[in-house]
Amino acid sequence: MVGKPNTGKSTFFAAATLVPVKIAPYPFTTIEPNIGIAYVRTKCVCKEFNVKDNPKNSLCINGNRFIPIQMMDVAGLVPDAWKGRGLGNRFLDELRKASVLIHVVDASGGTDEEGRIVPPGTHDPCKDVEFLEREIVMWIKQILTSDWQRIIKRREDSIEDILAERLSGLQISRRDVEKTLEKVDLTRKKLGSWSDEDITKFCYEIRRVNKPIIIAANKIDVPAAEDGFRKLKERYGDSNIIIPCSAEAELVLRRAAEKGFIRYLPGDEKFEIIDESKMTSEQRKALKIIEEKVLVKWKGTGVQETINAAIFNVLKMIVVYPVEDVNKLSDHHGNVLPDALLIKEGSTAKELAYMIHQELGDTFLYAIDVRTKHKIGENTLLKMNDIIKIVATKARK
Ligand SMILES: Nc1nc2c(ncn2[C@@H]2O[C@H](COP(=O)(O)OP(=O)(O)OP(=O)(O)O)[C@@H](O)[C@H]2O)c(=O)[nH]1
Ligand SMILES: [Mg+2]
Repeated sequence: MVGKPNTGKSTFFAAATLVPVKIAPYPFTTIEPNIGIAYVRTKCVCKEFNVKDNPKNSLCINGNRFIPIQMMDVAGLVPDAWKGRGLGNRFLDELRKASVLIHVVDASGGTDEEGRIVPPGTHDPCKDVEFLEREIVMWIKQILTSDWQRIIKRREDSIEDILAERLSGLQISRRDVEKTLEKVDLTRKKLGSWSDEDITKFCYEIRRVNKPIIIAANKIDVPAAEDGFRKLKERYGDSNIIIPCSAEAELVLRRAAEKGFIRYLPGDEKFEIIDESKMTSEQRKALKIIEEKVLVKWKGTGVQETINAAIFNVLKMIVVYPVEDVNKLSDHHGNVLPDALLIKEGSTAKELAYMIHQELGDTFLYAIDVRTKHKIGENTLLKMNDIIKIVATKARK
């Protein structure tokens, strides 16, 4: 979760993970990062096969699989964070391991560039999008160039190796570097002759590859946010996924569901009241407002939709169910559809084996597509919702 201070990052995080964290209407409420487990929601294959499943690594509620992902909420970033302003360089460093950034923007325009409260509609949220991308790019550039004079003298290694080594702390792979160099047409230019412009261009592109951003247009429940969201869509909608969102509404709904007041699953477009008499009139009123201003108007709170889009549309992952028994769809303990795994689209059956266990990969013979009962080879690409049995030789001693 990234963004300037006071946009609702911690509220989004709390709504998604139910970890109780500090939320307050002023900047820098969060200093130390919060880490928790959020879930991707997907239609489980149990309904299709008409089986009762026993999920182990995930949850299945009424045919909806909730697959865990790690989420981190960090402190707000102010302009020139990369230079250390507002402890920005320290906060940016928390993002090293992130595979996708959820940029929480205050679409209501009710906070200035440093997160101070201003009247709704007075701050243009488009400015926040530009600023955040720049901060991330400049942070990467700083990491890349901190030892530039020395690294450009290294003649024995290829450009790809040198750059990948410099950026390995950001989870940037050699493949990411290769792709980026091709895209910006710098494959054949020696590092020593790169201009500052070349370096910046490379950093902009590697940011796109390695730290992609999805935008949560938050505080959509505030009337002024409709205009803010429209502006964001007009300006950035072609190249970015932007989702209208009310983290606060989601948090209220999740808590009401936890207390047993309502039936509501993250990502639902409506809720059902279980026992009206348990709630105070304020609570009933709050739910009514959320129903009208958020759920009906925006078809949900947008929190689950943002997480799903980050995993499925930005990171392009698919869900695969590994099983051992092709008839019962179970593992060797008899648990039906025990695991739902997130894996990159374009992954092969053998890569899935490696993901499950190193040894299963090493001893891979073939796999079975449970739906068709056909054998598939190690290079067969997996598809969304595949159920796969992996057949391996006897484990090596
Ligand atoms: N109206 C409205 N207010 C929200 C929403 N989400 C968060 N807020 C409010 O925005 C303020 C800041 O929320 P936080 O979650 O603490 O924001 P943050 O981005 O984590 O802030 P820092 O940690 O200081 O960077 C609080 O008063 C929240 O109640 C929302 O969806 N709608
Ligand atoms: Mg916070």
